[in-house]
Amino acid sequence: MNTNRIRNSQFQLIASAALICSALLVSACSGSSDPGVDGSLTTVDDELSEPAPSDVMQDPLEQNDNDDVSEPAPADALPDPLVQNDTEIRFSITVPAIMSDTLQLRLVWGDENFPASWVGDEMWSASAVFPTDTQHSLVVTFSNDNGALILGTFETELRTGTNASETFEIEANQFETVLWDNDNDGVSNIDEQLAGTDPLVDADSLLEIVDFIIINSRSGISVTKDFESRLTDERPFFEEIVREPNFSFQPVEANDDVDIDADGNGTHTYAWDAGSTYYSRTGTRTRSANSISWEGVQGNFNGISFFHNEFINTVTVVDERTREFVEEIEGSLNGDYSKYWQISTRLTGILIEGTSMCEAVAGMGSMTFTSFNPNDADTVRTFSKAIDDQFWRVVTERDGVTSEHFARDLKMIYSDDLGNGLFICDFVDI
Ligand SMILES: [Ca+2]
Ligand SMILES: [Ca+2]
Repeated sequence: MNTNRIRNSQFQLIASAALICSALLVSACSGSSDPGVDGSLTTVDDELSEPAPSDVMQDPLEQNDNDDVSEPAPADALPDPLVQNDTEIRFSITVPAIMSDTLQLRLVWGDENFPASWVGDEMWSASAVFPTDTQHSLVVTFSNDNGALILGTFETELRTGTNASETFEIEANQFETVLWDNDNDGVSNIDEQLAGTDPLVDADSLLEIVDFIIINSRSGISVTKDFESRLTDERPFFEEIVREPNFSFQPVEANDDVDIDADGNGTHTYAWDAGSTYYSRTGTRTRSANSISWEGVQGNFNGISFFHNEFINTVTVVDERTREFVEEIEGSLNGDYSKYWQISTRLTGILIEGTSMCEAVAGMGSMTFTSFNPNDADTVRTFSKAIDDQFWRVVTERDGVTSEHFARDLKMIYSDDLGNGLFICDFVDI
C-alpha cells in the first residue's frame, strides 16, 4: 500500500469536504465533535500517519458517533470558523396602500424589536442578524400617527435557517386589518382613514334616533292600502261600489271598481270627478309564478295644482316566510312651482304569523326630491338597514350638505296601520 498516495487522497478528500462546508455551510458540517474535520489540516495529517482501515473508509462529512465528547480536544473550545452561527434576514414587505407622512412599520422577533425603512410606494424593507436555526414569533405592526394607531399586523412563526442570509417577504394582503377597529364601530382603522372618518370616534353613537321614516310621504301611495287590500280571497273577484270620497270638502260620489280574473290578473280603479276638482287612481294587477305586481297611475287636481304619480310595485315570494318588496314611484306636483320626486324601495319582509302582512326587516331605498320653488331645497335621502342592524340609517343630502340619523321604524305612508314597513305579502293566488 502506498501510504503517501492514501495520505494525499485523504488530504484532498478532507480538504474538499472543508471547502464544501465552507461553501455550502451544510448543517451537518457544523458538528464540533468531529476531530477529523474540525481539527486543522496538520492534525488530520498526523492522525492519518497510522490509518486504521475503518478510518480510511469513513466519510468525513458524517458525524462520528464514537467520538468522545466528554473529553473534547483543545481545538473544540475555540469558536469554529466554519460554523454558521448567525444569519441575516432581509425582510421585503408590501403594506396596504394608504397615504400618510406618519406611517411606521416595526418588527418584533423574540426579544428583537426593530423598524423597517420605507423604500417607496407600499414597499418597506428591514434586515436583522438572528441566530441560526432558531424559532420565535414574528410580529410585524403597520401603524399610523407614528405608531399610535395600528392599521394592520402580520404574525407568523419564523424559524431561521443556517444560510448566511435569507429573504423573507410579506405581501399587503397578508396583513390583518379588519380586526383593528379602535372605536369598535365595525369599520377598521385603515378603512376609516381611507374614508376620512375618525378611527377613534364611533360617529354612529352620536347620531340622533327618530321614531320613524316615511318613504312615500311625497307620493302618498301605498299599494297595500290603496290596491291590494281592496281584494278579497274570492277568484274571480268583481265588485263595483259607489262611495263617499275621502275628501270631506268635496261631497261627490266616487266609483270604486275591482275586476280580478280567476288567475289573479285584473284592475282596480277608484275615481271621482267634481268638475273643478278630481281624483283618480287606477292599477293593473299581474300575477306571475311567484310574484304579484301592481302598475298604475294616481292623480288629482285640487283647483290649484296637478298631482300625478306613476308606480310599479312587485312583491315576490322568496320562501314560506320571506318576501321581497320592490317599488318604483315617480311623481310631480305642478302648480305655482313644479316639484318632482322619485322613490326607489327594495325591502326584505318577514311574514307576520297569523296575518297576510309582512314587516320590513331589511332593505334600502332612495328618495330624490327636486323643486323649482326657491324656498325648497333639492334633497336626496337614502335609507338602509341590514337584517342585524337595530335601526334604519337615513342619509340626507340637502343642498350639498350631508347629514345622518337613525329611524326605529320605516313606514310606507303616514299611517299608523302601515308602521314597521308593513305590506300585504301573502296572496291567495300564489
Ligand atoms: Ca372604526
Ligand atoms: Ca369611527
